[in-house]
Amino acid sequence: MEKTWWKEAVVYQVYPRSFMDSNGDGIGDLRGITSKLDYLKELGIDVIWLSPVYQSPNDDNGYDISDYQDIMKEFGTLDDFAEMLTEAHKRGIKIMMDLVVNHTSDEHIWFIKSRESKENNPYRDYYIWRPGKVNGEPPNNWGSAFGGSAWEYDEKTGEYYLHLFSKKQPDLNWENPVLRQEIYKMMRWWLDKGVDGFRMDVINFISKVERLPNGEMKPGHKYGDGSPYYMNGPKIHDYLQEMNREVLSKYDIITVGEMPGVDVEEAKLYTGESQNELQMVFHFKHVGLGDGIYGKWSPGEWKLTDLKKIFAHWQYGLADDGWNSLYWSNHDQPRAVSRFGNDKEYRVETAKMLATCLHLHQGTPYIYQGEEIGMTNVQFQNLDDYRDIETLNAYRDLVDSGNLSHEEMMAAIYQRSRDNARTPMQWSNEANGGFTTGTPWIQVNPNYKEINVEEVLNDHNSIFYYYKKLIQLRKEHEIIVYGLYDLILDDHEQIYAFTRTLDDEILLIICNFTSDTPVFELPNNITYEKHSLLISNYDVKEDEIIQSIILRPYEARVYLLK
Ligand code: TEU
Ligand code: CA
Repeated sequence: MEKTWWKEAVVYQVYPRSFMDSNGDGIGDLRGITSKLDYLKELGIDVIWLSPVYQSPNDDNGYDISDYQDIMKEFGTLDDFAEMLTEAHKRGIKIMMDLVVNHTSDEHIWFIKSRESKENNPYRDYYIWRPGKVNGEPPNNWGSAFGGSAWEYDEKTGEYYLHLFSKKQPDLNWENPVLRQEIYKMMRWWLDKGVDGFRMDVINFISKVERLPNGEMKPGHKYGDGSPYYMNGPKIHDYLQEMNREVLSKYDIITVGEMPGVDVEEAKLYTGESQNELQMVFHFKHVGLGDGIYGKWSPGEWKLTDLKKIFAHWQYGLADDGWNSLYWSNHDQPRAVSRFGNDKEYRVETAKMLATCLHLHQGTPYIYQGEEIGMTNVQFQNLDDYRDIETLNAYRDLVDSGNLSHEEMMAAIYQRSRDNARTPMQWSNEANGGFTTGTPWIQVNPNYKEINVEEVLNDHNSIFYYYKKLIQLRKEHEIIVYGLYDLILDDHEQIYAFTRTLDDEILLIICNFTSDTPVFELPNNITYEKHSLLISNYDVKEDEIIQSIILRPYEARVYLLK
């Protein structure tokens, strides 16, 4: 397997709106990020993935872009961007941009021109327009990810346009080669400014089956599921190979495709070395565990053995070719400690255990802002305090239709709303967690008084320093990056244990995912002469025998065996 810097790197995701506000308007911004680069340097990360900072009317917080070559007013200017990039590079930190090219904002000039007329309009084909059915109904039964039909009727020309997300996010028509070249040109423009890569938003949605057939009607749903006709569609590999030829291959950059609905077999095609497409994908298998009839809005129990199966499937699947990305959380997901652990009695232990587990897999780890201080989900009493379009629309659709009660929906929101990840970064115990001197665009989590950056920096035993150590270990031990994964104790319902092997070294990773005290028994086939502890989230005696270990709640240990 080829060795490269982006396999060895650790990525940190910044959600700019909620990271740091430099001017008191309550909205995080680029100068705010620049002011915190030393903090990120101290943590030791190599790359920042910046959620979208482009010009946007913010229907979906920047994932609806109205100008790809300008900065969102609230976030600053292109000069602020250049300064942030220079300052990051000075500290050896790279910047990966979010690339949102499945759709634009309806306020993008391309769409404004596209909707003007059907004929003699070079922009018409930049988007996906269709006439309605004879009875005036939308062209097909697809639902949008944010509720309602995926089609919006446009009076001016009497046709519908497709929007897989909100109606202010019309889908681009990748069939159009002129559009594709525009996008490649824009990508080169950013890369020539010195950015170091792209995280590509729902990039496996860009090729739609041309007939746009009706989707299956599933129980409890008003609209058809069109996903088989746009996820990993017929021309997706052609488009990505073309993008690679035209842009990506010309730069030494990091690329990761966000891909709902992707499985390992496709991931091999997207990330295989000879494929010349992308380096990594984000899959959704583990974050979807327990989803019920209304997906994340009917969250259920999940089993550790299922989580293990998913990780193992991806680790074995991409062991020889391709590369994994590793994440627990991002701006669309709940907080890791709340989702996969115990954010009450064992918050600190859980945070460190989850970090150990994730970072010791083979792949490039992604840390979501606040994860390194153990930030948790939030519970706003009033729906009005939520800001996320997905959450608000889902409440309207599911509660108004009588499918879920208000109480059921609020309980689901507390577990899974995207706003759990979007409350401001907690920098200190000052007002609003030190995020802003003004009124934050979304309320800060009231637990900022105990959970904040100042606190963790003053405690050498903190989650922050634990992450720092994990990142350092990655730089010191090649086996953490390149070692081959093997699952052990497959059927254990409380312990997730696995090994990594490189040459004559073995790493043994043991993680207790419960507040119980299960016993870890080392399988007989793992042989070694001496063992040393690399990291753990509890005190462990140097000479402790590891054949049988009574684990403490959410305990994690990593041993190096030789
Ligand atoms: O998300 C893609 C996506 O599929 C989302 O619907 C995601 O599954 C959902 O938020 C989880 O419930 C990407 C971005 O990450 C997200 O923030 C955007 O809203 C979306 O694309 C549209 O650009
Ligand atoms: Ca601001």
